[in-house]
Amino acid sequence: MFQSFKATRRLATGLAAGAVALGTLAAAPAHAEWRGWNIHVEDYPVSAAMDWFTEELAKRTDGRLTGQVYHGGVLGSQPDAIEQVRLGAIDFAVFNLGPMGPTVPEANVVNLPFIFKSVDHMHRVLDGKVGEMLGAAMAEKGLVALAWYDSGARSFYTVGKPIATPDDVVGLKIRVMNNELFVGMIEALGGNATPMAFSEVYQSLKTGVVDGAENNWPSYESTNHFEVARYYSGTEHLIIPECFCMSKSVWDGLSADDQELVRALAKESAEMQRELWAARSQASKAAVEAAGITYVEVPDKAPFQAAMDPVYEKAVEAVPELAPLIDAIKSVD
Ligand code: GTR
Repeated sequence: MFQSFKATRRLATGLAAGAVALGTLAAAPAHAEWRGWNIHVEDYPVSAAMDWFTEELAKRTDGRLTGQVYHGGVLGSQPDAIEQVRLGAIDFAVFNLGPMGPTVPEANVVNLPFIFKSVDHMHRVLDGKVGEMLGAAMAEKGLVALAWYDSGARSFYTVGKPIATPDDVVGLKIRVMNNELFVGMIEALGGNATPMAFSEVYQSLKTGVVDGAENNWPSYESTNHFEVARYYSGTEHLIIPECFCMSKSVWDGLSADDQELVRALAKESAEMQRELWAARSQASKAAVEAAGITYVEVPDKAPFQAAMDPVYEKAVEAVPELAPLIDAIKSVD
């Protein structure tokens, strides 16, 4: 279906170009196909929702606006892609807010460990005032936040031994996403953090560059990290949303009607993504368990939570704007 859609679009674009050359159409505004950045493999909830967005966009505008999503991070690492979208070199993307902190300091509020009570709480918060405030901070940096995708909860996984208490992290080298806040999070547990691109984690786990990493079930499964890190410990220490972002320079060039359409499609794609996400999380967990990993439940998260006080203090000290945002999150039931 994906293939035939692309073929149809190429044909439509070719016909339109021919018609313009013959002078049979009023001059259409120049339009290059939008390029979308995505870090995940093609068969992933984020990927399916982004593909749906580009298909609908072309359909609903009769091919006037078209896009192509480049999956698997082929357009670069996430920190690089954030810069590219800000510059308008990449038109849109779905970014995890983890590596967004260095660019948009306010985004770090969602990167604080245990800030959300649950994934549902995160959605209630992001779909309300805090989401708007974060969107405003991102827009100042050239990124228009159109909708929030789900990325579940992140837990630790390790090669040599499971993690059940903070003491188990002492001395371990743990890969984190690119953000000093996560370095502080691992240090607060007594481990050594290694910030690293997503694409390098498999090899690093395999060769012992790191002893472990942390992620949600679908990423643990789709990257095959579970093949080398056989202990998954349900710490659920981070619940970080993902953002469907458009480059502000591209967005500002759209008519009000097109902006409305693009925003509506992005929001609809997020609804689809959240449903796909829920199903995939269960399927991924079942798949890696069937493949023989050891799942260590961590029913008592309090010791991990207690260790995070210095992380909060340091974050607020560095970015005082985080204090009212933390209060705003806590005021949402
Ligand atoms: C995934 C997330 C990606 C990326 C990755 C990572 O869960 O969807 O955008 O941030 O984690 O750990 O780098």
